[in-house]
Amino acid sequence: MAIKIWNRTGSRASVKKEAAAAGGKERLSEEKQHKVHRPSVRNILVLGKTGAGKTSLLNYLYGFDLPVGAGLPKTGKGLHENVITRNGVAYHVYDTWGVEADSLPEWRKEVLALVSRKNTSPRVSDWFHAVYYCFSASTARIEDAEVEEIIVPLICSGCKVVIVLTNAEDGFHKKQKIDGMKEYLREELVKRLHYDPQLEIVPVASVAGETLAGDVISRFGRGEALEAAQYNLAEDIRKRLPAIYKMNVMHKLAAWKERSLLLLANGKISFVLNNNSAKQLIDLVNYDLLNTFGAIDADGDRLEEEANQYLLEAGDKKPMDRRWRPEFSRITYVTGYEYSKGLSVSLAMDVASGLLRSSKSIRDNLGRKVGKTYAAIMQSMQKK
Ligand SMILES: Nc1nc2c(ncn2[C@@H]2O[C@H](COP(=O)(O)OP(=O)(O)O)[C@@H](O)[C@H]2O)c(=O)[nH]1
Ligand SMILES: [Mg+2]
Repeated sequence: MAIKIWNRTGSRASVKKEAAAAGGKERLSEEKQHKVHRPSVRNILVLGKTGAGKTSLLNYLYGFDLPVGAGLPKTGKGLHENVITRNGVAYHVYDTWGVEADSLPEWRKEVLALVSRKNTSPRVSDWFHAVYYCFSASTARIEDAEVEEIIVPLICSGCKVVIVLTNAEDGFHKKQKIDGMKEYLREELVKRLHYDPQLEIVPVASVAGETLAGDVISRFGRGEALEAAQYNLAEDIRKRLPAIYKMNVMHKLAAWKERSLLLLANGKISFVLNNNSAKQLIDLVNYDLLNTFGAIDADGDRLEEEANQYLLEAGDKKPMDRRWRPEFSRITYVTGYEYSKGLSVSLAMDVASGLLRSSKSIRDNLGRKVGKTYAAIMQSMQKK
């Protein structure tokens, strides 16, 4: 009897242990899944003249069903954002309508403003994750303005572009046309940039069909085009992340400085010996600075997590190198004016002379210390 009981409890206990272990494993894998979950936003920019095959390319690459070859939408010319949801991913597609070579200079402003606004965001999910520029290999026309006004400025602003040669299926002198376009583009880019940006130039046939002779035209180039875009994104992430992090640090610290100066200009300072009001202001300023560091770290963590999601999605097995985040020294204290302590002779002197000081000079002095702290942190980051 006793043995039976012992057995039962013994086995029950081990079952429980196993269940707990299994539960633990489940939770772990759930956490893992959570960490690497797929990005739910993809921003795509597709550029090129009307009829270059932009919409057909999008349909082919991403399986969309956008109307092809149609006239202008009522909304008119320019950049249009379309949101298409597929398998839980929201594709924000920026397509251009009615753009011709003669309108390129005005179009340039709009495109570059959009790209720089999105690509400098402290959220990777705001960036463009794929940028394509289409030229038709049928006409094989490349206007100077397209290179000069759009492609070169984009590259200069740190935005890599996948060049797609559409209509790349077999046709009259097609191979020569494609080779000629590739060579011409490379030369033009090197001439203007003074280096080879090594853009991917991908021939694509986006539309299946039949030749006049009745031969089947199959589509091709999808894998190469998507891969090129993902390669660019992985490179963008590695290049842009540290710069965006730095910008965010500067932004947040500048805001801290502004808030502190406002506080010091308007906060109450009274003149009673051992009065804490000036110290309270300093404490507020320092507390705010600590919080600012916390917010900077949280933003850095979020950036890194997002970047890893997109890198993984881009087929890059390596997550961000831990050292991507630029270091800066965390000088937290705007020191001085420790009225409440009054321990040393020099401090006592300071208190005594503080009595003689005007409220304005105290404010000015503290303001200078805020400025110095700010400058020291900035400088520590520039050095690295
Ligand atoms: N054969 C072939 N036709 C294409 C290709 N890409 C686009 N087209 C056709 O070219 C026309 C214009 O394409 P569209 O995607 O609307 O160009 P968009 O104005 O740049 O958006 C349509 O009739 C498409 O069917 C391609 O790769 N091969
Ligand atoms: Mg179109």
